[in-house]
Amino acid sequence: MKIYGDERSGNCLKVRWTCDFLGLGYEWVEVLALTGATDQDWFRALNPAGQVPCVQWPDGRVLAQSNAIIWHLAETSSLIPTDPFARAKMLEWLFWEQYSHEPYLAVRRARIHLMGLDPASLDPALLSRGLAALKVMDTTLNAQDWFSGADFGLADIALLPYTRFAPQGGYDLAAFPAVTRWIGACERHLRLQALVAATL
Ligand SMILES: N[C@@H](CCC(=O)N[C@@H](CS)C(=O)NCC(=O)O)C(=O)O
Repeated sequence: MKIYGDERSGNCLKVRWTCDFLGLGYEWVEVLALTGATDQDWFRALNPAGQVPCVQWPDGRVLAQSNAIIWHLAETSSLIPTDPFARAKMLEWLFWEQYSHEPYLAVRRARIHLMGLDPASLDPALLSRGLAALKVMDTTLNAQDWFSGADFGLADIALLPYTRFAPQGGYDLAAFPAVTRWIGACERHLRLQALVAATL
């Protein structure tokens, strides 16, 4: 299996971390977003949307959209519950991540950290809506340990990368202690080097 991804991208890291957690083998093919690389003809032939991540299996099948990819990779694993309602709750968080979390936290982080833009030049809604998303997460994590229900699971992997990178986007995680604790717990589960503690 080939993963076409940019290692600076949280959407791509979701795929890598899911594979690493499950012990799935892959070849990582670095395709840098923000450079026009995803707009090349050969890449659009794989993913017409011109975005990483996208995964290709040896038989030629291709799958894009980070949360669709990790869902497929994790089917029948401990990362996805078998109970139908618990599965739907997990999907609730995956859709929320793509509509109410990633568009603010990931975009502000990319503008500042990857593109070097002045925070003052950015749409203020990126900050306010990102903070609102972090508040939702913090409130949730005051009542439960994981977004995936009783145990660590796929919703945690989906929400982790851009939450973990939030300080690079100018979000102060000190205001969200439950989120900070959860990041540390996820890092231990995935055996990642602690990042947030180092950037706080
Ligand atoms: N909803 C998509 C978003 C993918 C996405 O936005 N990918 C970015 C990198 S994080 C990209 O490839 N952008 C292309 C470009 O900017 O050239 C997913 O979850 O996979």
